[in-house]
Amino acid sequence: MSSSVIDYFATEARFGAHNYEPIGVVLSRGEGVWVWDTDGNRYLDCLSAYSAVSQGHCHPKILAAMVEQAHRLTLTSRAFHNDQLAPFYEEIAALTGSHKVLPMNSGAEAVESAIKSVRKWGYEVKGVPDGQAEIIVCADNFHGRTLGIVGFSTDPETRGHFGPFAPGFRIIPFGDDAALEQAITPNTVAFLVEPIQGEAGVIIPPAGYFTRVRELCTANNFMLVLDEIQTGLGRTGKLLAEQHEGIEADVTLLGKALSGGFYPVSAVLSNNEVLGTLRPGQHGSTFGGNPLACAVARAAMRVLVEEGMIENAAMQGARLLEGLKDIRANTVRDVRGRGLMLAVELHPEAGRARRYCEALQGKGILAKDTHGHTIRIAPPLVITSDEVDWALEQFATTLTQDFS
Ligand code: IF1
Repeated sequence: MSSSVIDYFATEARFGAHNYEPIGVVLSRGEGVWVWDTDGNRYLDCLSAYSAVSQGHCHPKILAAMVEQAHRLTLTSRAFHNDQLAPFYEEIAALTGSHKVLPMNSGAEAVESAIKSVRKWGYEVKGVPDGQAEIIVCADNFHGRTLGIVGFSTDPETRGHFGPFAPGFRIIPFGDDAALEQAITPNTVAFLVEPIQGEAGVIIPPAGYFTRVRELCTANNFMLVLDEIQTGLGRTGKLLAEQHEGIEADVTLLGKALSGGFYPVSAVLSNNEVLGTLRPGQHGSTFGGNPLACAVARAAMRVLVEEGMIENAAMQGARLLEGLKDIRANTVRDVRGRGLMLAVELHPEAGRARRYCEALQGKGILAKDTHGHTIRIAPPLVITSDEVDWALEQFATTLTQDFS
């Protein structure tokens, strides 16, 4: 094998930890909703890097902001101020209506930072005895891969053999407000929840659930922490998924699309005194809030709004959902979604969703299965009606096949 023609599959398998099982395609270029493999084949990206490239691959304005900033200054650490952080704070606060911002990098880091912050709030403001803080979370949650987080996962794959884990979490069913009410104790400091469960298979809670959740949090003086890392920034057809419910979280977590997929940027946003409990030296990150990240995130937020991507997600999401529902295939058990966060759940007898994703690849669509029988569909928010209609034709011819 010449050094210029690398066997990507074999080399990854040889050197890499085998913690993923990717679809057999090697991507080398992306533009908008499209990606190309090393052989020049083009695919419609219906995963968007797990909703991180909502603005489309290699968005020219985010790219320009990144390159321009990379020429000037990339990293200062938070030991010094940098001239991108203040405008980033101002713009993300204005966009989301938040009062305080804590910049981090990965989504998991934002979740961990929120857990630390609400516990500290619990001890210093609410008056919970030290070491006794409780956080309520949901079964089938997905909040990331760090030890603190996987410790309260209910998925054996995600948490198995990674313990021992930290105490302080109570797990209740998702979408069940009576269960939340029962789990509350005087030491409850927060309820951490996804507005729509992503990894669980795009699970939308019953209407009115979050209204009741909001009431319980307020009445019992604990924080509603919404993990909008996947649902946020337009994915569901509104800026934040909480807007579908007409509520406001106390703490909102953003990541993924906050950088349009150029760079890991996440943030903890709060409406109240939660982030105010963090004093100098008590929390931090080498890269969090760096000028490159801030410049990229500012451009990513700007194009989302200026180019009407949130409205487009609502419109194209409705078109895609309707079209998927119209596909009368025996293989399909359920079609659900909000905005451009959709899922097709197959009958278990139809065969594994993975097989359908491979068939879709053959038709020029990249999608990802989850939990064996569900195909997740989440294209970039810049998708057009013609592209949706083309994708629907490919879904129709694929879903009517039988791979059992
Ligand atoms: C992987 C799913 C998506 C998230 C929510 C926090 C994080 C995520 C709601 C952590 C991350 C990813 C990571 C990816 C698979 C994935 C995923 F399949 F698990 F459900 F997006 F659909 N909160 N989600 O969805 O963010 O630290 O990764 O930046 O393989 O771990 P991160």
